[in-house]
Amino acid sequence: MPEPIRVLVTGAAGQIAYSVLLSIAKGDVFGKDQPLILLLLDITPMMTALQGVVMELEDCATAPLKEVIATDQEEVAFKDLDVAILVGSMPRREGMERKDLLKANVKIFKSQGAALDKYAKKSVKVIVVGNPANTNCLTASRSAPSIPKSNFSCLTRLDHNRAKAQIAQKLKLGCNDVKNVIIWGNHSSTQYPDVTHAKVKVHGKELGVYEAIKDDCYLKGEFITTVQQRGAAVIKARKLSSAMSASKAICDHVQDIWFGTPEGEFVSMGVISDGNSYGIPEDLLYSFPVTIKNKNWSFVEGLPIDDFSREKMDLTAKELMEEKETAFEFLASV
Ligand code: NAX
Repeated sequence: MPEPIRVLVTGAAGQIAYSVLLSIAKGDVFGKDQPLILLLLDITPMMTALQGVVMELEDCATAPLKEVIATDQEEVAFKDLDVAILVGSMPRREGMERKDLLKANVKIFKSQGAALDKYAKKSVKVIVVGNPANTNCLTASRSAPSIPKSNFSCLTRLDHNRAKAQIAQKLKLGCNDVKNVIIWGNHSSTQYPDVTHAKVKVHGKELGVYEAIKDDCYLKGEFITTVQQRGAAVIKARKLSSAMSASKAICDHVQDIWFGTPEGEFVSMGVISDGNSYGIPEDLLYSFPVTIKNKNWSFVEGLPIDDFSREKMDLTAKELMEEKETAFEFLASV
C-alpha cells in the first residue's frame, strides 16, 4: 500500500465541495489504491455544517479515505499537503463592486498562499476554483514564493468540457469522439472557446471540427457565446451556480495533473504565461492548451493562430491584465 496523500479542499461546506469530496474519497481522482487524508477548510460560522459533511463522508465508507480533518485554521489545513484544491472564495453580493470583490479575494488568496508557503510540501499541486479563479491563482502563487509557479493552475476545464459537449451534441457524437478544444484566457465571459484545432471522430475517421460541422457562422458565433454564457444560463435555470459539472471538471483537471494527458490529446488549464507562448504577456495566469506528463504541464506549442482568434485571445488577455493590476495594488495593502 502506498503512503496516504494529504488533499485539501477549501470551501468544504459549500455546494461544489459537497459533490467533489465524494468523487475524491471514492478514488475517482487519485485511484482506488491510493490512501487519502482529506483536509477540509471552511470559515468559522460553517463549522457545524462542515461536521455534517464529515459525518456523511464517513458514512460513505469508501476504501481510500483513511482520515478526515475538518478545520477553520489554515495552519492545520495546509500542513504537509500534496494537493490543495482551493474552492472557497468570497461570492459577489448584490450591489458589490467588481473591485471590492477582487479586494476581498486578494485577502483570502494572499493568506492561503502564505499558508501554502509556510506549511505545505514544496511539491504541492495547487488548483484554484474560487472566482475570479485566474487572478486568485496568481495572488496565491505570488504569496507562496518558495513553491514553483508551475505548481499552480486554475480551473477552466468546466468551460473546456462545455465546449466539447456542444460540439458532440451538434454532430450527435459521444463526448469521447471530440478532442483538443481550447479555452483561451480568463474563466469569465471574455474567454475564447476555440475549436480551430479540435478533432472529431465520425464513422471511425478523424476530421477537423470546421470540416465536420460545415457551419463557420455557428462556430464563430452561437457556439462561442453559448460556452461563454453557459454558467449564467445554469444559474438562471437552477437559481444556483454549476456544482455537479464543476465537480466533474475539477476531477478531470486533477486526475490529468496526477496521471497525465493521453497521447495526442491536450486540455485547457489556467497556468502562468512565460511571455513566449502565443503572444500572451509574461506572468499572466491565462488558460492555454497544455499536455501533462510526470505531473508537469507543458504548453502545446506552434498552433497557427488566425486573425479571428488573435483578436479574441488579446481581448481576454487585456481583461486579465486589468484584473492583475488591481489585485496587485491591493496585494500590497491588505
Ligand atoms: P458556495 O457558496 O456553495 O461555497 C463556498 C464555500 O466557501 C462556503 O462554504 C464558504 O463559507 C466558503 N469560504 C468562503 N471564504 C472562505 C475562506 N476564506 N476559506 C475557506 N472557505 C471559505 O459556492 P460553490 O458553488 O461551492 O462555488 C465555489 C466557488 O467556485 C465560487 O467562487 C464560484 O464562483 C466558483 N466556480 C468556479 C468555477 C470555475 O470553473 N473556475 C466553476 C464553478 C463555480 O462557479
